[in-house]
Amino acid sequence: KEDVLNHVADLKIADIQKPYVSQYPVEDKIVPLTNIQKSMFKIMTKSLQIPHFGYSDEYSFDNVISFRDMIGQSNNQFSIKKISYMPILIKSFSVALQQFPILNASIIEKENDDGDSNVIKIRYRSAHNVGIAMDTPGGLLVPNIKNVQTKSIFEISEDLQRLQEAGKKNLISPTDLKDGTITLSNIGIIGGIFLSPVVVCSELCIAAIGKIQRLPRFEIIKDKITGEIKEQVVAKNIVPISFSADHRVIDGVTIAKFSQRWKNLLENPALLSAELR
Ligand code: CAO
Repeated sequence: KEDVLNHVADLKIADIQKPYVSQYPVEDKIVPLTNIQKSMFKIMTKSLQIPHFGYSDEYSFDNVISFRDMIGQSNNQFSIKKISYMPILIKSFSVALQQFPILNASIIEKENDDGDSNVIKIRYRSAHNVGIAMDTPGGLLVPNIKNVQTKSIFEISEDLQRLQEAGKKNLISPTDLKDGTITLSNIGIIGGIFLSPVVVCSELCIAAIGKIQRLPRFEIIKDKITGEIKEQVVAKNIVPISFSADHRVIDGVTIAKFSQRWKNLLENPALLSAELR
């Protein structure tokens, strides 16, 4: 695992800039993998040795949308062009993680001298270095925002903006690619509802965000005059979330409880604010 991760960290800028074959070839063409593809090949091959467990849910995004509008108007002291949903997702993810340290852990496997059994340990990591799956001109990279647990939403926005700008120029540094502890992938910008994300081989959990959609949902309301409880159909902004986790050490109930906690924070940004240190 260390070798694979060092390989990513050692990517040279010039290697990252090698593009995919972008034009449809007029005849068959054989090309070597780009360095990013080589890393994906190695990491994903290792990752798929992990027994994956999948879990999905949908969250209402209505309050996140108004929360983002509200804080987007008050970011003058930071060098942020705009606040996207990602920093809110990243910070609330980290707050939810505080009660579920196993999701931010890693497995340490060491071969015994006789080589026929493993001594397995779990490293509970204090830092929340949240990896962000990023679509760059060179391909998929997963830089991470370090120590999210100590940062404000504005500081996370600054970090994300820096990484996005570096990503566009294929200038993401090896330090940014190293030491991630858990990953978020927002594919919803492009489209798609549910997906089956693959856990990075040095981590135990990944969450993927699908497309925010305006959809009809039932809501229970109390009639202000009669007090009668009624059901009505309302339009809601719904975001689908898909998790994958390492089922060797994480069970379904843990992911379900974590998801409920994250959902509660996102659906109640006042609660999120109250829990920030
Ligand atoms: N659904 C619908 N729209 C979304 C969305 C979602 N889930 N998430 C963001 N958007 C919207 C934003 O609101 C923004 O529009 P407005 O500015 O008009 O509001 C627009 O999409 C672009 O967002 P952004 O450029 O500000 O990006 P971001 O901070 O939300 O996300 C990043 C950053 C790095 C996650 C993204 O640029 C990216 O690369 N995503 C691809 C991830 C990926 O490749 N995943 C697959 C991994 S497995 O192969």
